Amino acid sequence: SSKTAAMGDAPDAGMDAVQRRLMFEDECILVDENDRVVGHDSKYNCHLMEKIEKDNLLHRAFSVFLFNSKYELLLQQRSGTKVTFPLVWTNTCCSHPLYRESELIEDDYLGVRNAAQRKLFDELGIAAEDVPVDQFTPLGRILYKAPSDGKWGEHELDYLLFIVRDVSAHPNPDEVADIKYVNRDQLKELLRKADAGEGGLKLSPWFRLVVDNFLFKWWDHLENGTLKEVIDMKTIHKL
Ligand code: DMA
Ligand code: MN
Repeated sequence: SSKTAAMGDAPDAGMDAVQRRLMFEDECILVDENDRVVGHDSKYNCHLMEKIEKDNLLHRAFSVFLFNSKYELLLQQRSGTKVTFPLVWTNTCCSHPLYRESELIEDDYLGVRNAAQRKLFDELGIAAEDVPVDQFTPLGRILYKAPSDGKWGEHELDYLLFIVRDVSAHPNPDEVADIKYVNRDQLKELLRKADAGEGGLKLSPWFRLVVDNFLFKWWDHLENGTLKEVIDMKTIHKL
C-alpha cells in the first residue's frame, strides 16, 4: 500500500479506499470509564490520537477469541491496508459495536454479540449460523490506550468474548492477511519470537494485554469446562 509513502499533512493521506470508507461510515459508540454511553463519533475521529487526547474520546470495542473443538485458538494477521496496526498478529477478530439499535442492546451484551457475529463474517467469511450470538461468552472488559504508528491509535473499552465452534473461515483480504490456529505451546513460541523481534513478527497491543493478564488461565478453564468461574462482567480492568 501507499500508506506510508504518501504521508502528507492530512491524517488520511494515502489511506486505502476500503479502509477510508469504513473510517467514515462506521459510527462508534462513545462511553465513559464506567462503560456508560455518552455519545457517538466516526471511527475516523475515534482513532485519531490527537482527538483522543484533546476530547478524551473513549469508544466501545470487542475482541473475539474463537477456539475449535480441539481448543486451538484462531489468530489473524491484519491486512497491510489496515490504518491502525497493519500486519500485526492478533486474536480472531476485533472491531466495534456501532451506534445503531441492534448493537446498542445492553441486555445480555446482545449488542456486542451482534457486532461480533457481523464482523466474523465481514473479516473471516464465517457464516452467522456457525457463530450463533448465544454461543459467545463475555468474560470481562478492559480499558486501554495504545498508539499505532503515526497519528492513529486506540482508546477502547474492550469486551472480551470467547466462543468454541468448528467453523470454516474464508478471510477477506481487505481485512486479513493470514490466519492460523495455535495451541498453547505454539502461542508461547509466537510470544517468544515477537519478544525477540524474530522475523519481524509483531503482536497487537490489546492481544498482548489479554495474553499477559488473562488468556492462559481462561484457556485452562475453557478446557476444563469451568469457564463460568472466571466470568467477571463487573470489573473494568484498566490496563
Ligand atoms: C478494533 O479493531 C478493535 C479492537 C479491540 C482493537 P479493528 O481495528 O480491527 O477494527 P475494524 O475491523 O472495525 O477496522
Ligand atoms: Mn477502536
